[in-house]
Amino acid sequence: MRKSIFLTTCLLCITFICQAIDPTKAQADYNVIPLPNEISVQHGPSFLLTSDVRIECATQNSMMIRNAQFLSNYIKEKTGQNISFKAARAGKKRIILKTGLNSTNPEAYQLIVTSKHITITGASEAGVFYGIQTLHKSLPVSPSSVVEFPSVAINDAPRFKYRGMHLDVSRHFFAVEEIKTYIDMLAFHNVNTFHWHLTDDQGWRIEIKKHPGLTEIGSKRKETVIGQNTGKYDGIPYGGYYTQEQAKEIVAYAKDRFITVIPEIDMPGHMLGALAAYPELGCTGGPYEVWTKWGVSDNVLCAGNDQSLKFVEEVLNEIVEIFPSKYIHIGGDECPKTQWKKCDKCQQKIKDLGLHADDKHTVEERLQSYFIGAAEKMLNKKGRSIIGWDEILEGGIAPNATIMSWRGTRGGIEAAKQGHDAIMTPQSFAYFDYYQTSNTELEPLAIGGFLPVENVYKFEPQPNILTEKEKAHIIGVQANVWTEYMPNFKHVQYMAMPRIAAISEVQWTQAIKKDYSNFLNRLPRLIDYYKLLNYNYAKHVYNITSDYNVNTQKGTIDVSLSTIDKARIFYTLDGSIPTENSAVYTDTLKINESSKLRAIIIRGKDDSSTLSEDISLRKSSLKKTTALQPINKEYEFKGVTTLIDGLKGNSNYKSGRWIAFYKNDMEVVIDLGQTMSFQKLEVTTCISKYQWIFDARSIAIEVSSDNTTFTRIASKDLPPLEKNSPNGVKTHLLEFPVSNARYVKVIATSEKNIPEWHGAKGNSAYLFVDEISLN
Ligand code: TNX
Repeated sequence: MRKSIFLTTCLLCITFICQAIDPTKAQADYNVIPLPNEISVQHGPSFLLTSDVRIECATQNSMMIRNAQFLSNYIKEKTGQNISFKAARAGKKRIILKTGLNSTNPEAYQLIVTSKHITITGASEAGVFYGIQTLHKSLPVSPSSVVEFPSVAINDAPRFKYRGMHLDVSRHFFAVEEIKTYIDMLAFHNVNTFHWHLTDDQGWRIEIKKHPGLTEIGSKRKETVIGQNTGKYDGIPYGGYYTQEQAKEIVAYAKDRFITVIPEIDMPGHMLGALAAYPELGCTGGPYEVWTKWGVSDNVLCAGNDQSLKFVEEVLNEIVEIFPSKYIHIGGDECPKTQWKKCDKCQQKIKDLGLHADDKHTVEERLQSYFIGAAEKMLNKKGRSIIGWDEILEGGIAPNATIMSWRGTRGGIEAAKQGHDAIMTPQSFAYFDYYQTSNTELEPLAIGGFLPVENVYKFEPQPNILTEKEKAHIIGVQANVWTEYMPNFKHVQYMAMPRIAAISEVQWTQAIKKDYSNFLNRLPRLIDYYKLLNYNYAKHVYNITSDYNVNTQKGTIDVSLSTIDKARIFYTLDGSIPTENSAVYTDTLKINESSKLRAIIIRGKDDSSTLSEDISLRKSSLKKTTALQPINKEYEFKGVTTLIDGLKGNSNYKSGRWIAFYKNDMEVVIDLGQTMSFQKLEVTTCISKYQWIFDARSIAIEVSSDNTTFTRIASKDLPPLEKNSPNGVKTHLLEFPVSNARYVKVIATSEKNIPEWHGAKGNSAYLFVDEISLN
């Protein structure tokens, strides 16, 4: 008996000692972001990454040495292991980095893992770098003395050769170190181009030696408007610029990470930074000041003054010395022509050049084309090419220009059809200054819009209306970070991440391999790395996602809830705050009475999430409803049932809670299923004047017992919108004597003639409608 106690104790000790010295083991996972195009898992023993592994590369190639250094740093950062890349003795387990892969795509790589070696072969050093990124992202974030890499063969190459991220440093300025962090963020997502928006109305941010006023005066504004042009200012002087030395340092830092920096000098509009210093370059002669608010200024460079082009040439001469990129971005966006129309010099120039208007272009647009064309010639002479925002199509495109399509994809499509290259960066998919959730009340102020991770992910940059040859002109995709409402770098990170992960897959991964729910499965591992580096990322992907589907046959609204990590969801339907004792969500909730849905997940302290949704059911709710006029395709979402689903939309018209009619009216018939009595109708509309979204011009209700002959029982006309009528949600009420009927027709007519005060006067407006409530 004593002997057996002794033996057991010994055994326990041995187990304990073994456990103590048992290396912490972790597993690599190749399902990274962006997803490689081909991952084939091999049968065979894994490669065990332990501290005796060595990295081997061609030591006479400085780019490869840097690649090896990056890899060694990544491994150290994530696992704590020191993997040196100096001497690799024969027979040792090695990570081999080499070029020489036979591929037409210079950024392609192959990553092979066997029990003996990990081999990354790139078509170039850049390809090796992307292989390293994949290996890096496969590593778990956990201190581990052994990482097991399953045998695999990965063949990968990017879909697009231009994979860009933009940053506006004019509206807000970011320090050199922050720009470097931004570049690190880009590299981690396989982005290869940094579009650096260096000049704008609110500040000129790059030193130009020939014109010191640009930074002495043009980089400083006396204060900044508070909020969205509220008319109130903070009274705090603001400024900052990069010296040429610093800019070169950034270029070199980016180059080490295979990222090209493309500078943008925005012209001839967005030039107040320069005009404040050199007022003689403006049509009115000034004085001008660096702008303290946001928007589009009428003060632009005078295109009739030859000094303006001379100035541009002198600036560009220095810019090309700092930035070796093939492309230089010359802006070209949002240049109002109001002053050119009145300016003698501009009008004289138009005559001298013999410019003529036609049915597509005004003479002033022609003048802009002349100006951009001149800038293009200057750069072409130096062996560079221009990129311009899609406005440069307007007066006829400069001969060798590449178009950056931001006002939707139309500009990119047009450019491709004309045989020009284009980069897609449409607002509705790629503007990271937009809100990332419809729940904007809890968000820091943003410019507006609605761009959740999912919408970014679903972007397809090569629309099928293009032929294969035209599609090849869509050379890439970029997301833009305009910083009017991002006062510091932490905020930039919050707006960029994790949407950058979604755009990286649009840029890198073949369309056929893309799958949003699969992407979501892979995202938490990427976010682990954001956490490790203390990046400030948005957490909306961890929220409870809810999906609502109306079943008019059963008279229910079916609610499904989900989370990215399949966390347990607790919920109530009576508005009380759920706790761990509340009902656990397991399957679709079929709701047939007014409810106040509240749901929570309880994770760690900062990753909890709550959902709150009031479902208000009225006589018309969840009843069979038919639209007699077409819903606008772009804003159809779940269709006509949106109007009777018991869910209310907020001022975000893109949330899916609203449907739109354009050049048509809302005319719907609700079948109540049986004769019912009612005396009140409510219809809500959403107004956003500058997006051409206007209120209804009339509301009417008609009833019928046979769905054929309808009788109007109430109606009201609504006045046209005024310039200062508020935007947002509006509820229209019609009251009438008690009526009994089974079929109810509700009509809301749209604005067909936008009033004089609006830029789109004379056009039709969109009508956005949501809940119809009959009581
Ligand atoms: C339009 S996109 C602009 C920028 C603003 C941005 C805000 C473009 C070429 N011009 O000046 O910052 O909208 O979303």
